[in-house]
Amino acid sequence: MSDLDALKKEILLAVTAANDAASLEDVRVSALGKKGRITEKMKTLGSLSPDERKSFGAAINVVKEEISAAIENRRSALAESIMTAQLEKERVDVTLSPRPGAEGRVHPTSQTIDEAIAIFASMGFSVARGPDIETDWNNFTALNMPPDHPARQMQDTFYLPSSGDQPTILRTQTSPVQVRTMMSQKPPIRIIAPGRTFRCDYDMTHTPMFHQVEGLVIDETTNMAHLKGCLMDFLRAFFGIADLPVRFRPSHFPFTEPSAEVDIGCSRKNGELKLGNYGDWLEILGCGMVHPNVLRNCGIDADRYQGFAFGMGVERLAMLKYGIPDLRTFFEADLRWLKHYGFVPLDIPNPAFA
Ligand code: 2NL
Repeated sequence: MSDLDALKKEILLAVTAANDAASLEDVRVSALGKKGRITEKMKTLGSLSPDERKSFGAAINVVKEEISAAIENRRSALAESIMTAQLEKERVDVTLSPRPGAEGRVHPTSQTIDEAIAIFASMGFSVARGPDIETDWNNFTALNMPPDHPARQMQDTFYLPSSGDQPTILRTQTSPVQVRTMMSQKPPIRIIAPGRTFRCDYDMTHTPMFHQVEGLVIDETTNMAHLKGCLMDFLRAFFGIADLPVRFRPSHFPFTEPSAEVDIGCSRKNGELKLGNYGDWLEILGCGMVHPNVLRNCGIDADRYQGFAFGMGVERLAMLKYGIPDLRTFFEADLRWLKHYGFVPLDIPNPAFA
């Protein structure tokens, strides 16, 4: 017995002395492995008398449990100290000034989204986000487009292999983010949803992936005048033109009633596009009062609440503001293009706020 005690002490010391996972594993194998010293002791049980076997067997099992537990404790202590050392070593000092001459640029799409967020945030909007992969219901049905609605065919939807009873798709607009928000929050709601959208279309003015910023405001008295004021303020701040003419023209969307398309003032002299008060008009976004069916579909009391919504294409905004002529170049990942049209990371998002 004292022999067993001495062996136990010796092994426990070795466990404590092991300073990494490999040497701890060596200790384990030499004690509890197939030819380990404890294992060898177990093998001697067969040659003992039944009484001796019972007491020595019990004692050796207790020792084995103790050693196993000590090894496990040591293993987790070592893992923890490795993690602590790694965290210490890989510490990032976020107060360091940026590297001079860094070459990375912010993509015009990201810059434009950041600018839109800055302006809408100053009006009290929060940013909501959602998945690119959506259900047919969130993208269409909830938005007053039932399965047989003609607008569904016009959207060139990408369908994914479906898992359940309804189609899984890539969202064709960011509206499903607003649907999710209405279903999970109570009014008042004031959000914008920037993000990727997907349509199976490719030509001069269409790419299969592009970005939208949509907005949604819902409260008891929200009305068309709020919509007009909000979008006029946004467009004038975004383009940095205080007297930019803004015109609301009647239109139609399934998810809003009434609906409008919004034009801004421009001139098209000598094939050059200029924004401002020059008498001509350019379409820039779509909007309207949220259709009561949409509110009801999303669990909002349409007799108590009303709201407005709008949607705009980010690349289109960027092309107009920054004079980028070709939509498709946004997605070619051409470093020369990025160097020319991209933004230095620490630039202020919008000159209007400088
Ligand atoms: C466009 C037009 C629009 C909306 C998007 C919307 C979302 C919900 C409810 C009602 Cl959840 N409407 N979004 C409304 C009007 C127009 O987008 O031309 N986008 C590029």
